[in-house]
Amino acid sequence: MPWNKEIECMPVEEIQKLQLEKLRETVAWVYERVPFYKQKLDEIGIKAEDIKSLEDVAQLPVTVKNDLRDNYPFGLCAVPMSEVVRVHASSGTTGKPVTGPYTLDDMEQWGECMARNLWAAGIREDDIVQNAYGYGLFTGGLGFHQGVTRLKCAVVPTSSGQTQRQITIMQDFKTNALLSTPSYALTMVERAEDMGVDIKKLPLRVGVFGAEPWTTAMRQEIEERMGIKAMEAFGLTELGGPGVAFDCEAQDGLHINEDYYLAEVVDPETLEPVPLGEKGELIFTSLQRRAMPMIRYRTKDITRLRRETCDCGRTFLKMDKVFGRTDDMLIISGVNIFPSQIESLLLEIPEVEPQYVLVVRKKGYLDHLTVRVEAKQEIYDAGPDKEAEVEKKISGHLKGMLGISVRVRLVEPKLIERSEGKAKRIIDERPKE
Ligand code: DLL
Repeated sequence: MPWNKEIECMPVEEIQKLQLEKLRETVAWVYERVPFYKQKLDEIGIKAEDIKSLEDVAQLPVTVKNDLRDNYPFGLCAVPMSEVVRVHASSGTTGKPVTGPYTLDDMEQWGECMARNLWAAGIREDDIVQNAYGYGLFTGGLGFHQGVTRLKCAVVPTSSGQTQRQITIMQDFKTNALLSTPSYALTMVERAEDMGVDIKKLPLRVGVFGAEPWTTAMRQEIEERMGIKAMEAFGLTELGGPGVAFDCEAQDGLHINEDYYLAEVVDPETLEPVPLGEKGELIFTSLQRRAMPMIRYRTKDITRLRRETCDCGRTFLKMDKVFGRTDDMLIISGVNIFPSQIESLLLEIPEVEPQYVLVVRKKGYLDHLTVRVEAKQEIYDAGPDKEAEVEKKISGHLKGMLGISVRVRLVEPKLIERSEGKAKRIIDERPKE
């Protein structure tokens, strides 16, 4: 069986016992091999054997993206390069890229995690899987590729881009499953419509989407417009890419692969743990990785954790859909705003397309936000008065939800740049400090 029922449905006490053992092993592993961790652990005077319970993880120092950048490319590597068989890296749009080296055994674990993800999404041996995550340094393409192979399904490695060809392949190869970012899935729907192809009528049945925040409303939009089930994948380069957490047929939160990852949620200001069920910043410790283990990596992703047995039988800790990233949080007139709040609202407005960007500018000392969203063709054709009416309606709803006035500008259809990977939702025009 490609899904690991024994582990995925393990009683909580047993999985926690396993986690404690693996946590100690990981701390000992990095202490002996990575000077960065040795120094940090020595500073607080903690050794692996001092970790007596899982709660003790909170005493360990956190690791942040800058630590990885300072040690770029391989300063945090715990094995000699002769044992490294793969290196991925994040795009580095906000600075130096972050690297992700793997040993052969790390690759094996990754394959297992990806297979669990795909299996939980309902993908089976006779499926033809179109993998439109980018192949290359990004972990999405090659990460999913090996998972599909492990399930013995046919993988069609289209990678991202060349959208017209993606649609043709979807038609000709009769692919049943699509792997891509949610924003790229929407781009494909539109392109198909332009080509006169109705994706709903194709054999496509399921998609596994991730790599960027997307709301439940966006999920429903994709499900309706593609006529498929939209499942989810979560992960990050620093922890080995996708395969950290995945959802199941219950579509009620993402199961964290707890034998490989220990999750915590903390208050991002104080780093104090927050109770289960409360929102905070997600922190992960890898439990079995060898090339570049991570101790308490701060993801900047905001979510909640829940401990409950799922209808699917899995006992793994659940995380809610990511609400947003701390670095995407906007503070407008003193109010904290996440793009996801605006996305949820826009998706309820029938007069606009689910294509938007948030433009932040500085006026005097204050930040101002403009929501640019595409009008539906018929609204655009109806002229400026109609557009103004819709803009007023949306800003009224936003005021009701956020308590502040936000400018809304409808723009002509197809004006906002379409995504082939991770969508860029925020345009920050504030002067750089
Ligand atoms: O995006 C790995 C990945 C590939 C995940 C394919 C899922 C599918 P990075 O490029 O390092 O790695 O970006 C990691 O993307 O910290 C989140 O902010 C965001 N992210 C990833 N998956 C989700 C998701 C890959 N399902 C960063 N929901 C993470 C929301 C996600 N955000």
